[in-house]
Amino acid sequence: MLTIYSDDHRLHHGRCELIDGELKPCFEMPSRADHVLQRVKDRNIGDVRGPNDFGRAPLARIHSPAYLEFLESAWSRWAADGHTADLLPYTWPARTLRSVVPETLHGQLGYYSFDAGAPITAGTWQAVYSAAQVALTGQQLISDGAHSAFALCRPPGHHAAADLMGGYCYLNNVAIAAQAFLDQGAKRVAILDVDYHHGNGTQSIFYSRSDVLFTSIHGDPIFEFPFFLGYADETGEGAGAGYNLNLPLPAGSAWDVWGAALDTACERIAAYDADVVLVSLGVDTFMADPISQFKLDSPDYLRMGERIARLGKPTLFVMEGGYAVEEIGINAVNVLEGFEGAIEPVSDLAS
Ligand code: FKS
Ligand code: ZN
Repeated sequence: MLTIYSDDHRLHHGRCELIDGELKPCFEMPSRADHVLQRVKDRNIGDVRGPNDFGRAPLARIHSPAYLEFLESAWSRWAADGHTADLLPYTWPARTLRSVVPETLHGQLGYYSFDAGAPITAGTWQAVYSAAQVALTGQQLISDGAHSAFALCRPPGHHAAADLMGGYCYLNNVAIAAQAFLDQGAKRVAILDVDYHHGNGTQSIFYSRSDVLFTSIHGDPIFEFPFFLGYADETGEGAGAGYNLNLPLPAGSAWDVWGAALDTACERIAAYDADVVLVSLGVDTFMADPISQFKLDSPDYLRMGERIARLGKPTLFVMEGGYAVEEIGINAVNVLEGFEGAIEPVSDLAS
């Protein structure tokens, strides 16, 4: 399986996030991608290549022009005022307030975010732009006939909505790639989000559409971030009614429970008969993850990949979360190896 990777991820390195009332170093850090890349190489699962540049147009198919403009220019506006610290929002248009777009940077920052977990730094735009291009390059490889590809994206994307950043996410890499498949002729695209956290951004982007089936297995939002989306009764609306499947699970869930939910999601995807499957691949379901409460062990990720392979569909893996940095590479690449191990070897290609 080919891996697509860009060093540009390093340009985004937020300094801190608010954890239990204290500012702590960001869990979402560059070494995460380094460990995954190292494991890809150590296990020799296939070549690693850089992204092509598809420009801004595929980003604008998902995100609003005003949001993209804001993201791209926020740091220079901040720096022009003499600031050097990370740019973080501190107020939001919650209930009783108005969703207006203020003129100033801090007002707009609140408008275009849903939490304080997505700091903007000097290199954030270049990093998120490149992460989206990494996903789009994986999409192109599959469009061109590859059965699978791994988009080693960083920063992650599944919490980002059409005009909202949050939860370490800015551009929704998996949604951008899904839309690109449709724009190139696919009729039905399925997204399987296996990250520990609900992919609220992805769900919201496709909630009223039937050409993208969104399925997600995650910590129940009744106790877990992002708290305000991801419940089982969210099944889609309008033309999208029936095309959203949330499988929230209790804290402490291990493979017995998690794997059963995966079967449920895969059965829904099989019934949908998708042209292509995109996997939002977070491995923060791991038992030793510092911010999560599931109990998957490293060998479980092999089974995860095997089950996904049994769908028999072209599959694009897009990296999302995972914060047990020492094991993130083992767990993410186990999914890919489980997937590849489950595929019948193609013998007639040997020359
Ligand atoms: C811990 C608070 C952590 C934020 C969690 C964000 C999760 C991000 C992610 C992604 F894939 F996007 F990276 N709150 N006490 O893992 O879903
Ligand atoms: Zn997560």
